[in-house]
Amino acid sequence: MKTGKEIATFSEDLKALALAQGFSAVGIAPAVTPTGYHRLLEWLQQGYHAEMHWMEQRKEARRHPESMLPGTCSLLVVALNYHEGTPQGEGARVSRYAWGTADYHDIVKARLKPVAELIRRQIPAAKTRIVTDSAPLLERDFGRMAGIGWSGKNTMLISRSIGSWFFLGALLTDAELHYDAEEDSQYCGSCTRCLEACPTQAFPEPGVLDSARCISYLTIELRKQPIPRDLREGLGRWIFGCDICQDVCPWNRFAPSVTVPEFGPQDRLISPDCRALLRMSADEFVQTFGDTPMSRPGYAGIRRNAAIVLGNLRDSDAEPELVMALADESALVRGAAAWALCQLASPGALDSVWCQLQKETDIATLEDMRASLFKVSGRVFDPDG
Ligand code: B12
Repeated sequence: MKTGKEIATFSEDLKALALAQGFSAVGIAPAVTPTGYHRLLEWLQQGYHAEMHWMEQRKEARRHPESMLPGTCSLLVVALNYHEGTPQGEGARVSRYAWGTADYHDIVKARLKPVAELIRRQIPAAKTRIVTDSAPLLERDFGRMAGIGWSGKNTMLISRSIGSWFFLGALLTDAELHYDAEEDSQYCGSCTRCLEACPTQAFPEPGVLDSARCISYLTIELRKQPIPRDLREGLGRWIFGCDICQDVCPWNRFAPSVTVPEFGPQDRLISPDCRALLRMSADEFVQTFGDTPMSRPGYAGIRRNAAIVLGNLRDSDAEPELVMALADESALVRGAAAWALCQLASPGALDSVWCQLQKETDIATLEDMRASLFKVSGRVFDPDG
């Protein structure tokens, strides 16, 4: 058994190693029921998890980190910065976290591994487990409890020194460590920029996000359904994820652009070519994006998003690709292409949608196309009439 002083020194060594591994912030929290757990229950109760049913199914597991590692008593929480400057240009936008090909889950885990090894070298019987994102842990709450930052009005964990452009990861262990003071203040003050800037009004109240209205959710997680009609214009140029509530945050004004080399932003990911995406075969999509975060919404999902972005950009040069997409095998893409062509509103574009409407076999898509035509022309289109 180590003395209190030895535990404190050992904890400092672990944190120093984590910083040497390239993490921008680190702190240690006790393994308890997170203080924000009741907020998760309220959030689920309100249905703010939308179609992410796994959040509801695993709510019990989030009650205590024990569910991931029996006997856990400490969590070393890390922040990995991913801020890589500001994108230029007027084309489609991808959220910063997805500009590189490397998977952040792998990077966080690989860089925490030496810290876990140090624990096991010092305490051979100690158990450790590294988690990031996908495990049932309220990571932001543990980040706050480890003193890394506070929970902002945009729900992001925000640090006074590095802003909010970071991923979180945690090393769970049954070794006793020295805990940092939790962040119990909120430094958003009276600022409400994030709440006001959200084009889809996804924050029903400060600190609470309704996923069903969040562009990040709509473009990444809502894979099998159309984007709700009333939110399509709000997507603007976002084809994958969204950074607006962080872009406008004053705490990110001086966010450092120091990241790890593995992130390596790629031009094709910073602003993908939506027209090329619509022309792409499923095989080409896998070859081009298979190893990137952009593969998550899937071939149909990302092309649905691309069509909506082209509609929002009113890109008349994209008319041929959108007309071609009206015959896509995916109803998701057909419906989005019809909507986009109605945004272009040229006689040719509307004519193409009208022709497709008469052939459309998917009832929901047919209704969607009819609504798109009605919106632009005020006329009711009944293919049977
Ligand atoms: C589900 C999920 C999503 C969902 C829902 C997001 C959400 N706000 O809940 C969707 C798909 C929308 C999403 C989007 C994004 N996500 Co996400 N997501 C998650 C995941 C898997 C679970 C989050 C969760 O538990 N939500 C439930 C709610 C209730 O929890 P919470 O928002 O964290 O709320 C806590 C506090 O805000 C506080 N709280 C809640 N209500 C209130 C009210 C008041 C008044 C106060 C003071 C506090 C407070 O208590 C809550 C419980 O602890 C985590 C990984 C993980 N395992 O934790 C990543 C995670 C939160 N996501 C992350 C990222 C990077 C993003 C995006 C930026 C990606 C992008 N650019 O598109 C966006 C940001 C959108 C946003 N503003 O949240 C990072 C966040 C890092 C950070 N600095 O905060 C995480 C931690 C992943 C990681 N390992 O790095 N995400």
